[in-house]
Amino acid sequence: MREELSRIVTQAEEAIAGAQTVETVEELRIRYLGKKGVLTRVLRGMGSLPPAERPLVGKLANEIKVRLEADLAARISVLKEKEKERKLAAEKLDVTLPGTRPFLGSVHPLTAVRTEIEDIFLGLGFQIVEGPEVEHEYYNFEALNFPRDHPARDMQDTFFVSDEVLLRTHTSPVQVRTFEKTAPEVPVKIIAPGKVYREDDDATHSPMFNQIEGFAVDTRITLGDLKGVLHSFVRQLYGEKTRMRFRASFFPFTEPSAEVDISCVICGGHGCRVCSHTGWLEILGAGMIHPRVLEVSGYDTEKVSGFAFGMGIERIAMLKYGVDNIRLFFDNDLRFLQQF
Ligand code: FA5
Repeated sequence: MREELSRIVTQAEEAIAGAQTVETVEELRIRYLGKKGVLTRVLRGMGSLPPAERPLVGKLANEIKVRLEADLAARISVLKEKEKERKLAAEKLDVTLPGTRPFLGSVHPLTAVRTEIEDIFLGLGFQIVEGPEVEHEYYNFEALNFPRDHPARDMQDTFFVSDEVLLRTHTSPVQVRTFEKTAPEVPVKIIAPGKVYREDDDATHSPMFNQIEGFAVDTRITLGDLKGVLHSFVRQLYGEKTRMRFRASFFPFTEPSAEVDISCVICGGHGCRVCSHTGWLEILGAGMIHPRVLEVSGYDTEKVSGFAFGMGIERIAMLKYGVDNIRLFFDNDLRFLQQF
């Protein structure tokens, strides 16, 4: 029986060493060590052995089992390693192929326009300041020379939070907040970008939109300075050939007041659908700061004067990119945003 066992070991080890796949090794495990395997079958014949020999043969059988298990495991790991090498050898890496571009997102068109406007005014010596969006009635209206119950307050349909607290309807309150801190010091040259709110809603008006306020106070500031600064601004934003004109207008906090038009950026002033065939596009409101506004904050208007202007960022962006509905800026539709 010992001879038979040693013959089985030799045979099994040869077969294992020759196995070329993991599956074959598994088959061999079943054939030699399985419940109906060769080893079990041989051991069943132990009954015919003299009793003294039985434990010895049993021990030997156990050793063989352990040895074959080890052989099987070793063969499997060799085969797996070979398989890995084979796969690696088959794989080709072409380092000249173009990579896959990660999706990085892009700057929102309103942010891009705001940054561009800010950069132009920073270049003209202005500083950036921000004010609160939830504002007191005093800063939004009263100090800006909108008298209580005056119809001028209706120019801007207001969202009230309480009797005297509201969502600011424009960025002009930042003028007053700034003057309270700076007066009587000059010069002051500030731009104030930010969100504002009005009860408006159509293709070119949104209940929330963005404005940029600009203002300067110094000795001997004139309407000429305002024109110079604004003309420099529109030429940098829309190109050297852009013309600009002032149209008399009214704001309670400026005197005189003007609405500022530029030659149509689409047709160059010849007349088209965008400019309603006038050749001009309105882009902002402006004027010389009303003496009352300077005085309530502590400026001596015998000594100093100032100009101010305010523009809607969405309007500038719509003209710049040819967007005809203001909603598109706020829908967050990637198909729209990815174009910028
Ligand atoms: C003002 O808000 C003044 N504070 C501007 C100003 C500042 C004048 C300093 C003089 C001195 P107005 O109400 O015209 O003015 O608004 C300014 C700009 O905001 C408009 O030209 C327009 O481009 C934009 N705008 C107004 N309402 C909306 C709205 N609902 N949605 C989008 N843009 C708007």
